Amino acid sequence: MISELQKLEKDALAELSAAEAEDQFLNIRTKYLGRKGLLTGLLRNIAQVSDNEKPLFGKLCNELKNSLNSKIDAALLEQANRNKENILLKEKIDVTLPGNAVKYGHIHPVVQIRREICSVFASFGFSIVEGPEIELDYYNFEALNMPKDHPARDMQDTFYIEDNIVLRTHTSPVQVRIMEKVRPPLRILSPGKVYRRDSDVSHTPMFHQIEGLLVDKGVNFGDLKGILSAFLKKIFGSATTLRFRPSFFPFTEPSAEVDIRCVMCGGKGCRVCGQSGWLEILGSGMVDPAVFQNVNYDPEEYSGFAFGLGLERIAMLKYGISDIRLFFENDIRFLKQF
Ligand code: 2NL
Repeated sequence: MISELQKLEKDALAELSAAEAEDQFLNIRTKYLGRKGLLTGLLRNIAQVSDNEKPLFGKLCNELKNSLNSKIDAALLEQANRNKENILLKEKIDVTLPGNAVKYGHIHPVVQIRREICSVFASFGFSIVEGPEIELDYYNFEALNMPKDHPARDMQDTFYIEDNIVLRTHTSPVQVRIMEKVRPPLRILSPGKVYRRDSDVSHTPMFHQIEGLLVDKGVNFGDLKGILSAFLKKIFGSATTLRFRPSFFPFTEPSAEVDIRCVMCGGKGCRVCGQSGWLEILGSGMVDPAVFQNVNYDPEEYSGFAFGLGLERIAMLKYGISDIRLFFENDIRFLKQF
């Protein structure tokens, strides 16, 4: 009987070392240690063992049962760990790979400039006002002292919707509408889209403008110079050199264009400034008394100044862009540079 036990142990260990999968280990346990298992069967036949060998036989059977059980447990555990490792190896992530970067959008360069300018004038106490892009001829032209035969009213420059309805060519009509409703003093800034029949490297049929207007008692040209100088130094830097150059607009008298020393060449003359050393930034002037009369402000009591500038033009100068159409093509390779 003892030799049978020894053979059984040898067989079981051989099978165990040959086994690989979980169900094979479980089968071995059933085959030897189950209720109808081989070892269980041997133990059941203990009656055939001589009395003096019984204690030893029983002891050996128990020891074999325990050692087989723990070997099978150990094999199962090892097998489970191997499985887990295989899964981890298969699912390994290479954290050094570049990955799929998220593409961030950002604020369009024209909107960036608009926000900068609005916040400077807000700090000067100006209110930001908006109005319709489809405008009556009266507000776009007539109220602004532009007589019927003025060249700016020519079909070449203006989009006509109907005889007396146009796409606004500037944002001044917003300011006229405010003056009709509000008594001075007044400090307003009107940003927005404007439309002109024009298209080349520096003109698009739609572009963005900001106009400003300040009206009060005793406002003079020195106030215009002070506010516009402070504004341009905030936008282009405190070392900016300015030039006020006489000009003409139907709605201001006197009128002045404001230039800054070329930001590209510092005044030496280059492609950006057309060799002049100066960049034209905005148009301005003291509001013409005729405009005040149209909105029932008494020109003897009140005076004011106004100005206007094109946002795309400022962005082109600031970033050295030579074709205005790039702002509206929305090519991400262009836009992401700003
Ligand atoms: C330019 C010139 C200018 C104004 C706009 C204005 C508005 C009112 C009354 C008087 Cl309500 N003037 N606006 C004045 C001077 C110049 O713009 O070159 N814009 C791009």
